[in-house]
Amino acid sequence: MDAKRRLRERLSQPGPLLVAGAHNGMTAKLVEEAGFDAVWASGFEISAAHCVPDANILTMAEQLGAASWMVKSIDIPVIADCDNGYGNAINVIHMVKAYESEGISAVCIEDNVFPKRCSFYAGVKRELAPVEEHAGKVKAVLDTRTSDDFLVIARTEALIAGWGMEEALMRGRAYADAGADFVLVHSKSTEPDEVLGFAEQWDRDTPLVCVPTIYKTTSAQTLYDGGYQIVIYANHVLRSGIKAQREALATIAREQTCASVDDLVVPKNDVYELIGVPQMKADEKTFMPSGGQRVGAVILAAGASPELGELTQDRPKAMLDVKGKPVLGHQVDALNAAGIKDISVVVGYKKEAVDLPNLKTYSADSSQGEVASLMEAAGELDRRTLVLYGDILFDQEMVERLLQSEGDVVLVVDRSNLEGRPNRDLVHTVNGETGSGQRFLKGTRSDTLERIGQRIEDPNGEWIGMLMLSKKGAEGLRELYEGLDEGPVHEAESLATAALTDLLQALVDKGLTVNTIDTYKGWMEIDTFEDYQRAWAQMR
Ligand code: SPV
Ligand code: MG
Repeated sequence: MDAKRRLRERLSQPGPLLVAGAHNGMTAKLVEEAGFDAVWASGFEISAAHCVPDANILTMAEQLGAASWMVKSIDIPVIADCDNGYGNAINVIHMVKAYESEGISAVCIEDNVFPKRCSFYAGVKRELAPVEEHAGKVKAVLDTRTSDDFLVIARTEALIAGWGMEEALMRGRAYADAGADFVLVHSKSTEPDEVLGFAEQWDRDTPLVCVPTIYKTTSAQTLYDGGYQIVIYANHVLRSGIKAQREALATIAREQTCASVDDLVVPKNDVYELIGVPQMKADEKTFMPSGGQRVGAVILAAGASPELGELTQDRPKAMLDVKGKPVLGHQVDALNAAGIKDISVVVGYKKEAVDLPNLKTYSADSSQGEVASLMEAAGELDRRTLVLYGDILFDQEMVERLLQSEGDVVLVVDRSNLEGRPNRDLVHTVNGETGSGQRFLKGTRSDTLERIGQRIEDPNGEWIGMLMLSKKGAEGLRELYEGLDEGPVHEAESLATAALTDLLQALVDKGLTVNTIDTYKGWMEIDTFEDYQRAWAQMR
């Protein structure tokens, strides 16, 4: 049911309809939270929130802008204070079109001339529009609205202007007879006698509205019993806000610590709740598929490479030039092309030579193992993360296939050649050999890792030094690392010198599933001078 309808329904129930003023989405939310029936988009508050007098200084569009943020922020109806309709009946016609289409439930127009003056400004010049003119505006609302549920409150300022009770009654009757849904009679008397006297003499069926700002001790129930169906607390959100904010600011200015106002501010979480951050999180889950989530990459490039001799005298392997660009530059290009922009590099040996732009760097000790290196960048492991060695060259397509994979830990395994070079990261996987591998990527066989290392039995593939961790996989890896003691890990003598293969084996031993996807070449590792020459020859 829309808010207009709810306002109508609520009005058919007994008891005063309690309304509080607001000036933006947040203050409207607080009004709703406090249990009021509706929000008053107060001209007084909205003007003051812009730090200007309530005197038709803001335009209709500015007032409407504030009111529509209220509509968007809450479920209860918004009753908009539209001053004098921002001009004559022609302005009112456009005003109604604009306010009704923005989801406002009711408008209130007062018989002040344009430009108006707030009812309470003492000693300012005050004129009222001729009664016929204001009745004409009321008729313009009725003629323009597209739904009878869009209500119009006609307000007279006769008592405020000091024009007397008879004038007020005459005006109220004229507006009721013109078809107003409500008549608001405003008073600045400190006693409720004026408004109660008005109600006593009221001889129309049109229900009454009041704003007890000045006769402030009179309860809503008394006003209701006296004939008022709607009671508006027009400006207390703004005024209480100024008081609280002054106190907090004075305290900070004096004490010069944030903690000094701990008791004067709400926790940030309270703000998050009010503005819908939990809903935003839920919507992210529902509407943003995991493939579209941010994926990071961590490149391990801390180690020294004595086997490359002079080539790496002044730089780590990752900075070796291959056809005008360092290996790391080729890696970054392939990652970027696959949509991964958030790239971190763990540097160590000759780290000052790693000077590519847009990379986050972490420092490790070059004598440490890869696991310790990776854990220097542990802060990055809070999302889906691609982890790779800094000395491999690979096709962008390899990254794309990993991005499409679904396991928590997925390794790329080369099945093409097990002969040859020493010190290779060998794997033994199951399922794939029988052709019954679980398929989690269209057209790609996925095996499950059983063994990984340089000295394992019965290898059937080589890990290329690239793996994808889901958010859960990344967390699992971190937790496993934190739970390990200093002692030997798989093929490594200690945790400090452990290779990634050692940690991966520990993961498998713990019962976690590590998947693999296959490649047949499509990558190169630069370990030796011959590798480096081959990279030059083969790099496109
Ligand atoms: C407002 O809140 O802007 C009103 C009520 O019109 S009053 O300020 O009391 O006139
Ligand atoms: Mg006002």
